[in-house]
Amino acid sequence: MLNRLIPTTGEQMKIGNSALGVAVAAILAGGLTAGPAHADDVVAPDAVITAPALQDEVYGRKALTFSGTATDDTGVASVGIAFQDRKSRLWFRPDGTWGAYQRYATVLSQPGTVKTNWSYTWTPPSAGSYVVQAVAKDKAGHPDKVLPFRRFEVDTAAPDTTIKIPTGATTQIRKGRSATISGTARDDHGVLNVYEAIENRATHKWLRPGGVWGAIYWHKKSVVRPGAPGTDWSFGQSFSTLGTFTVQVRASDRAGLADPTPASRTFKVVR
Ligand SMILES: [Ca+2]
Ligand SMILES: [Ca+2]
Repeated sequence: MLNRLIPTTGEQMKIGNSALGVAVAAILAGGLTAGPAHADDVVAPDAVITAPALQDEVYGRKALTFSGTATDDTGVASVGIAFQDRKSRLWFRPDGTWGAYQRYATVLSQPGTVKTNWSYTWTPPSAGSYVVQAVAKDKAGHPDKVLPFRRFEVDTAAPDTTIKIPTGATTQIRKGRSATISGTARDDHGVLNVYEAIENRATHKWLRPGGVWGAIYWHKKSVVRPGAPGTDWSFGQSFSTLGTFTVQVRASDRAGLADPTPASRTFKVVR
């Protein structure tokens, strides 16, 4: 009976090798090498990512600066950074392709000291879902015990804006009256705001802050659910000048992209 409860030697070996395999894979993935034995340094360094401060931020495809701090009891020798595509699980390579794990050396403000800032600027090659991982190493070669990471999104798809009220393309309104303009906006990662621009069709000038007319200006308006993939929005617009005006509305997303094809309505302001 006892024999049945104890795994055979073969099974034990299998389990042992499997666990070892995982450990080795983890070390290889981390790109770690055994550091020189420093009997007087038994404390691992600790890297912290401060930018992005939060998980799941959304950025446009532009140069992104990742930064943070690293501490150690004897001195931080380096802080490495690596970028993974969360869909393919592959890592960003120096030649711009995706493949085996690759770490890049960040710039340290105080290399070799017990506390340093670090930073690294990276331009994502395309839209996608990524994770950035950092690892500090101390002068004894010890890596971080727990590697800090941030998930983030890179968004290149602009939002879309729809005006629902007024329903008709052209609305007649009395001078001095206010019209309610409302609608919806959609985005793959989240709508942040809508913006309104008003053009006088006779002069082709646009309403600017302070009530002056000139070059196009987009006036910021709030949405009901900022950050949501779909949201309603509504604002009032008064018309104090006789004439014909085009109102354009375009949404912006969390990455700062604006709808390239704004929705529009025409208002005829009469006495
Ligand atoms: Ca240390
Ligand atoms: Ca978007």
